[in-house]
Parts: sequence; C-alpha cells; structure tokens
Amino acid sequence: MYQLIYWPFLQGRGEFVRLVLEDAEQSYVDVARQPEEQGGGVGAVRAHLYGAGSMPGFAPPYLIDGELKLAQMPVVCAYLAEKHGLCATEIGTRHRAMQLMLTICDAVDATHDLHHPVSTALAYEEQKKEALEATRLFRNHRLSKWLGFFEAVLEETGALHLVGGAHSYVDLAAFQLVAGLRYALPRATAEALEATPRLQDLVAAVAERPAIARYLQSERRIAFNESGIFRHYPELDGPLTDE
Ligand SMILES: N[C@@H](CCC(=O)N[C@@H](CS)C(=O)NCC(=O)O)C(=O)O
Repeated sequence: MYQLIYWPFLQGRGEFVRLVLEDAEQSYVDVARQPEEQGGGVGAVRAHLYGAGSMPGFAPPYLIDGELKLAQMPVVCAYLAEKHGLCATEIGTRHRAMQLMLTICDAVDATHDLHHPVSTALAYEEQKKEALEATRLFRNHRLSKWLGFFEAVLEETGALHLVGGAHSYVDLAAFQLVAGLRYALPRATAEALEATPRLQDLVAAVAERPAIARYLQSERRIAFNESGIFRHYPELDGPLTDE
C-alpha cells in the first residue's frame, strides 16, 4: 500500500501523483487527509518537511513505498508509471517522457508564479499589482506558446499521446495542466486552446479513461481552490487592453 504525503486541502502538485495512482488502480493512503487521530492532518506533512526524517526531500509531494521515500513530483510520477505500465521502459523513451514531464512542470511553475510573482513568502493580496502585470504578459506571450508546444509534439507523434505511441503519465500530467489552466484563466485558456485541437482531444480522452472518470467524480478529487497552484482570481482573466 503506497502512502502519499501531501497537503490535505488542495490538489497542488500532489494531484499529478494521485492521477497516476488512480489510473494505475493502485491502493494508496492519502495520509494527511486521514483524521488527525489516525496520523493525518498537516502535521503528517510537517513531519517530513525540510529534510526531516530519513531520506529527506525538500518539499511534498512525498511517496512512501516500503523502505523508499521519494520527493520531486515528476520523479514520483515516473517511478509509479514505470512500475505500473504507464511509461515505456526503453531508456530513450523514458528520458523523452521525463523531458516532456519537466516541460509540463515548467508550465505549472509559470502558472503558479502568476499569483505569486514576487515571492511565495507573501500572500497573493500583497502582490496583486505584480500578479496582474505578470498575468497580462503570460496571456499575451506565454500561454499559447506553452500549449502550442504540446500541440506540436502531438502533431509529430500523430497520436493522442505525447510519448511512446501509448498512454503514459505524461498524458495524465498534460490533462492536469490544461484542467488547471481552464480553472485559473477560463477565458484566456479557452481562446488559446482553439489553436490546439489535438491537445483538447488528448485531455478529453484522458478524462474518459474509466479509472480517471471514476476518480474525477469521487470525493477523492479535491475541487480546485485558491490555496492550490491553479487559482482563479477573476481580475486576472478579464479583457486585455494591450500587448
Ligand atoms: N519541484 C518540487 C516542488 C515541491 C513544492 O514546491 N512543494 C510545495 C507544495 S506543491 C510545498 O509544499 N513547498 C514548501 C516549500 O517550498 O517550503 C516538486 O515538483 O515536487
């Protein structure tokens, strides 16, 4: 039984791991979502933070698999995917998958930084002016570039899969990136996605995978909210006046 250690009230980076576990139909305990008297709550995350305990990892999500504790979301996803048939094991394909996964992580970080452009040490409310400017530039210069990159990859593969000619954890991560962008910036993302029909189809196909469809309807899927990476602040998704 796997243990996932992640903040209990948000999807965040933990969600990328949850999607792999759910798609692979693996049993896991989402430890911090357990009642505190059963070892859950934020204390369960803090017990592992900042190098605490054995096999330190700087920040969650953490996966515990027997004696092994892993951090860094893309590594955790790849580890699970390779164990459970959600990624080719041939060395070149594995690294191509990781290359694309890290590009998704870059896009996730860029989206996070829209509401925290100055520092994660400050609240959004303390950097609203900078967030508005960062988001204006992101919408005008970066959003279509990120989505267009994945569209171009799909064009090259000629399939609704980003790597290896088969479904993989990278497709799951692309699904979550697009779902998050649709939540955070619905207007801007809908516009940008008009130019990426293949990516739209990939996202729809992932949502229809039986285990994923069941998960998305379940209480295990935490709703997007303004504590996570993808936050919806309407003022950031308003009409654009200039470049
Ligand atoms: N690159 C790391 C980033 C980990 C990370 O930033 N985790 C966040 C939650 S999504 C956190 O709790 N950070 C605490 C901190 O940075 O102090 C990963 O992909 O796992």
